[in-house]
Amino acid sequence: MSNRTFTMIKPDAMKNGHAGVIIDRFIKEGYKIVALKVTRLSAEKAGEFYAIHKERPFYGELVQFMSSGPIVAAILEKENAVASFRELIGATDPAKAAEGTIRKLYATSLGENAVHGSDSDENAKIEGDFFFSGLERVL
Ligand code: RTP
Ligand code: MG
Repeated sequence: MSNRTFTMIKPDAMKNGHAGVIIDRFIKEGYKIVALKVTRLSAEKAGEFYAIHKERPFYGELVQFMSSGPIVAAILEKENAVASFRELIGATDPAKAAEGTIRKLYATSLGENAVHGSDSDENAKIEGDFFFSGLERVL
């Protein structure tokens, strides 16, 4: 069990002005920020990041959305980070997310759901390395 996860604040939450309150929530929930930046994915890079969903019907829409505006990318550290963070963000569909979760509070829709959270330790490492070089993170 690793103690790091990777997250993005997605374009809808950025556009709707929720980035600050979401980062504040990460810190209040006990996550240490070990890497953080604002960036924007090209369609090509968004497609690469979500390549696992290539065959899904929503893939084109997802790639279009994730490249539609700036995002925040971050690596967060806390005990049992991947699982605890998925609980904090809530279900993929905000309509099904528990009260008080980040998606319940700030997501727009199933497709535009405010935040990403890695789904395994292995993917947390791959995704963190996708965005951050060694010099861009706390070792
Ligand atoms: P994420 O990877 O972004 O943290 O989300 P997740 O694990 O909760 O959900 P996942 O199944 O990995 O889906 C990735 C993202 O694709 C979009 N999606 N759209 N329109 C749809 O039916 C649909 N289903 C999924 C969402 O943005 C979801 O977060
Ligand atoms: Mg996922």
